[in-house]
Amino acid sequence: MTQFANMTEAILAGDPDRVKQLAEEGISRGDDAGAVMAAMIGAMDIVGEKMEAEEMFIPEVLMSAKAMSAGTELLKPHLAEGGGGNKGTLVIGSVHGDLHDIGKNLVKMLMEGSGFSVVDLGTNVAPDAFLTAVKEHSASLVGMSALLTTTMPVMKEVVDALKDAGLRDQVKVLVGGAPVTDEYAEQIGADAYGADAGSAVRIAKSLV
Ligand code: B1M
Repeated sequence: MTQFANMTEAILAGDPDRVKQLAEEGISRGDDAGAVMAAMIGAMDIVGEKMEAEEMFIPEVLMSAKAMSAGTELLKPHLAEGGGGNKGTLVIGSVHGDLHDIGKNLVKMLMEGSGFSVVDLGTNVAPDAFLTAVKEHSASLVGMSALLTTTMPVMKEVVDALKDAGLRDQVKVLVGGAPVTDEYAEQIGADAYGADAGSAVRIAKSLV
């Protein structure tokens, strides 16, 4: 479909204005916001392939990420489910060593839209910071995102730290990010794995 091909081009070019324009046009035309988002995520996968093949470098990848974030902001009101009520507090962050935040921000956005209170610790979040936030906000859920195989083990450090602090029974742990799997979640003692932001919300609702 042409509009999605255009979106891919705009993300690859790292052009936030064009991405916003295309997202806006899509919404006015009646396109499903989730489909527009899927097109943007698909474009980021191509960015990833080009990054790996050394056809795109960090500054360009950052521009693509900024363009994607601009589109995500625009889609925000159309993606949120409007769940209402307070479903509990989720403390979320990208784990220590990890600066990727697009997926984490998407999860945050949909969780907020579904009635969760979200405490976003940002990126590069140390295990201690997760622990402190869980205590401070009496969180019922901890969400961790990791995009690098090298940062995935930090998720286990957080689970272990929650156990050591006697907090593990009070919170459910949800993990996600491209290299994470269901099996890995089970292996590290997390409660659940979210393959994408939509399923993360469904799972979170079932956990609390
Ligand atoms: Co990075 N990077 N990056 N990068 N980057 C990847 C992840 C990589 C796969 C690219 C590649 O080589 N093909 C590769 C990792 C390889 C590996 O470990 N196996 C990689 C690398 C190597 C690196 C650096 C090491 C590069 C370098 O410096 N040499 C470096 C590391 C920096 C660091 O973190 N310490 C680096 C840097 C960067 C940028 C800063 C330039 C930029 C990030 C900007 C930002 O996030 N603000 C960047 C980007 C953009 C990418 C790719 C291209 C795109 C990631 C993305 O945003 N995808 C990525 C390639 C790829 O993933 N295809 C790549 C879109 C996003 C919506 O998807 O985050 O997967 P994702 O989220 C999904 C699901 O995973 C899920 O929901 C979302 C969809 O709905 N999800 C959750 C995510 N978190 C969840 C949490 C949940 C539940 C679901 O519950 C709590």
